[in-house]
Amino acid sequence: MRGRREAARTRCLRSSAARAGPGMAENRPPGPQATALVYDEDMTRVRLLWDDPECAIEGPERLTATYARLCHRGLAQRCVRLPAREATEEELQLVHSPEYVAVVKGTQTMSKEELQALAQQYDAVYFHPSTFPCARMAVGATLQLVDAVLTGAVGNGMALVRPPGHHSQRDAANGFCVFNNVAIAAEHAKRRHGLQRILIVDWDIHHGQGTQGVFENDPSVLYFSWHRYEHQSFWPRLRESDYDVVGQGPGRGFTVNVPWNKVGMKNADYVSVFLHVLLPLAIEFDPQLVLVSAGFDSGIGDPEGQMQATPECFAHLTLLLLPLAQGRLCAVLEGGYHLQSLAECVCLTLQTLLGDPVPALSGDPAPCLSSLESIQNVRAAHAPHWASLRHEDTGPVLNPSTWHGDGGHPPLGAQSIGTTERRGPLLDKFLSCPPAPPHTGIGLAAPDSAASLNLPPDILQEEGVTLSKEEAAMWSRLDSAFTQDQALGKLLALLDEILTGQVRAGIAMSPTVSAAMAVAVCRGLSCGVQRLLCVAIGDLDIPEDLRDNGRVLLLNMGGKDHPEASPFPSCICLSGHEATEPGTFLLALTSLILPVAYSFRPELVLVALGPGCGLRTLDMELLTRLLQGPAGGRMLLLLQNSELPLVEALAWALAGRALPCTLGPFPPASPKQALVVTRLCRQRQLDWPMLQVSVT
Ligand code: Q9C
Ligand code: ZN
Repeated sequence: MRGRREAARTRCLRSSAARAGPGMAENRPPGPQATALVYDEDMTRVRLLWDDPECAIEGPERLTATYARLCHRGLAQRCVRLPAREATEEELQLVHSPEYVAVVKGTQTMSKEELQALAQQYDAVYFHPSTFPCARMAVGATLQLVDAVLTGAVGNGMALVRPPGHHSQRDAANGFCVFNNVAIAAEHAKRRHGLQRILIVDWDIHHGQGTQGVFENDPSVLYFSWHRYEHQSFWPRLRESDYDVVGQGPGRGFTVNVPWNKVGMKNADYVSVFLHVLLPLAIEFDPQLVLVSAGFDSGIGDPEGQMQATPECFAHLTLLLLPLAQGRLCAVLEGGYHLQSLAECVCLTLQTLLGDPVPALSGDPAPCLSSLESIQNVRAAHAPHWASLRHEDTGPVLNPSTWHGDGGHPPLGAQSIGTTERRGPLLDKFLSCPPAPPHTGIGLAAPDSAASLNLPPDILQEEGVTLSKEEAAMWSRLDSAFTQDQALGKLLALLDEILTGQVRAGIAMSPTVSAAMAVAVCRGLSCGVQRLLCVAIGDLDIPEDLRDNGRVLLLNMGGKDHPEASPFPSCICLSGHEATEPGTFLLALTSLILPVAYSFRPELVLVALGPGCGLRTLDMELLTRLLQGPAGGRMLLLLQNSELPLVEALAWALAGRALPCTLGPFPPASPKQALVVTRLCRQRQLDWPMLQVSVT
């Protein structure tokens, strides 16, 4: 198939950039599209001077190994480099007491014995004569990043810092942390930039009890943390890390704790918590800035976390956060003690910040019983505080079955996981370099008038192919208008390019979206696609012969009722125009569409947007961004010819550009609509395991 079409095709490259693979892409100039990286070798100076097995894992090679890999992958070179600086004492005092700052300042001239004695006053901390300048620089690097993002000098970025920060408290060092980098940055964003809503996502595997304490009364900072807990038996063994601790006073509801009561949590557990806990709240909160306490001790192989999330999971977590706050996301390194896992996880995070497609998520898409208990519990605890959870009628788990015995994932083979030095074959597999996708280009099959649009530079306009008589006849039963003009030829050409990996994704315009959808599905199947997800928005025909095809999953939102299709597990319909209202749509996106998509693990996602489908442009952009996760970026968008103005917005969304505005506020789904969505999720959760939010 490929050769014949190839010969008939000419391509129009709008720019030579289309030929650049992800590793070769140009360094973007500073500006809201750019990604910043802050790193300074000075932060490698601090190190442990005495024997302490507990602290030995926090060493300078964490930064050097990570930075070396970023350079090796060509990722560091694509970032705007920001200089780090030492934070002022005034800035430190945004969170810390003057007395505590003075104590840390005093360590510069201390002897080894004095340093050791001081460290003993705190839990799991060491000091070094360079601790004060390094910790000040870790704060300063974080502030440099936040300032660059909030002034629009860059769109997002990452700071590689040591020492980490999230355990540090107003008056105390704790858990390798000296000053609370992220908490200070949040206070700085409030005071110096006037921000009113900041989201902190703490995906480090330890509870950032320091950060939680700073903001427990503060409704302007939504603090989310998941952490290894094991029913309070894991460090720091605090009661205040449990799911029912939700903040105090005006801050009630703005602290979100997800305890992991088993080790061995996997990609599906992490993504489920994002979809069913963090995202609904974060979308409702509508932050102006997202700070990530980006610890990678939650990644596979880490000796502290003992979890099993693979590096690409962090690409998905990042992708899921990028629609918030117009993409203003600052990732700040916290923990991460398996050097190769750490370096690889950082690469996948930064790659996603740079706008590269995310690799498909590996592993079984079913969360384990223990993580479902945590999800159920934290949703029940927060239902009183958040409209997006209010319709839930499920309470907390009364008899947690995972207190003893099973409920988690079976552990990796004993040889496979463990210390920084010893690695088994399984871990090697996850940490070996993932091959870069050959092309990241976007294809466009559109009428020639599209040439006047403001499109991303690397877009490739299909010239189409002339169809053979037989081929034209084969499709003509669908829609005569479609087969007469060039649209069909262009659509087929584009789809072939996506399936052969010549472009990653694309947009196809046509006179009739229903016909284009039928063609694309048939063509995809005949080309051997094993799992094709088709998300159809608006009143579109669902081809009858596809309702029971095990290789196609159809999700229809906002169309007519299709009672005849509903018995099929591969046909999910949320009918009526209310389904595309912002509140209902956003609820359905996080609770239904994305969980189904991640459960299905499609090789290709088709998104068909019917004419006047009812979605706001912003919601279409959001859908376009997020549905690139489940299929590793392979997506074909189908649009009606008359919707030409949409092409611009959606092409940029496909190309990885941040959303043009924040998501909210919007009226929540009506109780009736929320019930319809919830009922559908419960009906389908046996087929699609990521839909589950409870153990009952
Ligand atoms: N065996 C960060 O990841 N040791 N800090 C716990 C449990 C302290 C971790 C001992 C771990 C501190 C930033
Ligand atoms: Zn940690």
